[in-house]
Amino acid sequence: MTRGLSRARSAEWFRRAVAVIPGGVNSPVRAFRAVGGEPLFIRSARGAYLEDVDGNRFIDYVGSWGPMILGHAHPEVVRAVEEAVRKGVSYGAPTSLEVEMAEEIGEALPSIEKVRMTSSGTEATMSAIRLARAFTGRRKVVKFEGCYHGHADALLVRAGSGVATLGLPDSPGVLPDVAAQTLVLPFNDERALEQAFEAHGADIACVIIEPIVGNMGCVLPKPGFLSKVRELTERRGALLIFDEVITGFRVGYHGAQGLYGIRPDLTCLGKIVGGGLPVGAFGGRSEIMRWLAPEGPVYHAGTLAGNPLAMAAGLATLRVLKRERETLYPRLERLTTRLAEGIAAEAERCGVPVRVNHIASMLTIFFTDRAVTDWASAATTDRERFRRFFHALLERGIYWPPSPFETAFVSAAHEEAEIEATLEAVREAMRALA
Ligand code: KE4
Repeated sequence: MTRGLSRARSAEWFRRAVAVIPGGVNSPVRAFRAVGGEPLFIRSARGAYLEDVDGNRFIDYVGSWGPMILGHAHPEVVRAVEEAVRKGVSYGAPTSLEVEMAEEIGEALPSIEKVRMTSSGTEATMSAIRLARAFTGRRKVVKFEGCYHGHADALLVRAGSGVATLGLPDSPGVLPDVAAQTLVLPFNDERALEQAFEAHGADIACVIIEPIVGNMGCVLPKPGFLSKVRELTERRGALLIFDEVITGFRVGYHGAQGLYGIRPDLTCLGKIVGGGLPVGAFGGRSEIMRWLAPEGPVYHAGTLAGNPLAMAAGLATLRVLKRERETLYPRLERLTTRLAEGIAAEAERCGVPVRVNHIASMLTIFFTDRAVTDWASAATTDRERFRRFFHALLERGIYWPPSPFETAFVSAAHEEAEIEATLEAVREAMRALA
């Protein structure tokens, strides 16, 4: 049953926000533009639940867009941050916490022999591309349509007219000749990648990919696709960059690279490795990483890179994941599968065409009758139906990602009770869509 959310305080905060913050938010997806209506202002969160400024409680499937795999305010993370903050929050000097973080990351992801911390995923991918260009002496970057790697200019590029044609700016302010150095290909399209290498191979510095895509909604690599990307980049002397900002420590303790047995040359991380505080990271083979200043000539820096508070939150998170990995990840998979299959069954019962893509604790509902394997098929989702579905869930206490092209996340704090409550809300929401 819907309960008519009280939104007075959120509305008041949003009115004040839009007066002083562009769009009233510090990141566009939070503004509910894809689903309509005004965003809710969150006061606090604990476990699998959010509470907004009007006192409404929600089962949370955004999880801060990925970091909160343990759920909100996990006691071990809270304690680690409390202890760290009493020692001061930032020194601008090396700390043992950064060494421990680098060791933890390298142990979980053996392809990362050396790693640099940043303060966001954007900085991680931006720096990884600069490093790849310097290391190879080449200029071009290959990315895939529907993959998002943060907002560095080289990556805010949309596809040109053909797979071998140069990219076009995907935002005002990105210069055409910057965009022209980026090729944008269809995800899961081996032939397109071969054509790109045939046309530009000697000048392709790197291929950057979300090995499991979260940013067109959850889209899985077709069997053999990632191996093909690895083989082609290897053979043509381009670096393979796995953007695991979402999938790192999300789809397993060893990330997507562990799941698929692919060893990328560089990996970008973020979200979970910061436990919800501002963190990104990029790392890989020592022979590449030694090109970074001050050891090598490629510049990368950051006032708060490796910040002790962020390291404390990230280390506490990784240590819980490492300690509980044998049971935690299978349980997340079980709960997520129950949810995904339950949603598909409810839609089927109501005659609403959906495809629910899911893996580990990631899932996305596409309102389409086509298999969703790339941006073109993801874009067939019925956005109006998604909008109505989103609000029907919100009214019933379920906080789903406010965009049809994002991934929902199940956390370790979700129990069977939350999944069943969500499916009850889905049942009612689907009936309203039929
Ligand atoms: P940040 O700069 O937002 O920390 O990370 C950029 C980034 C890089 N790579 C991947 C695969 C990512 O998913 C992201 C950021 N993800 C988005 C939404 N999925 C964050 C939400 C937002 O932009 O507010």
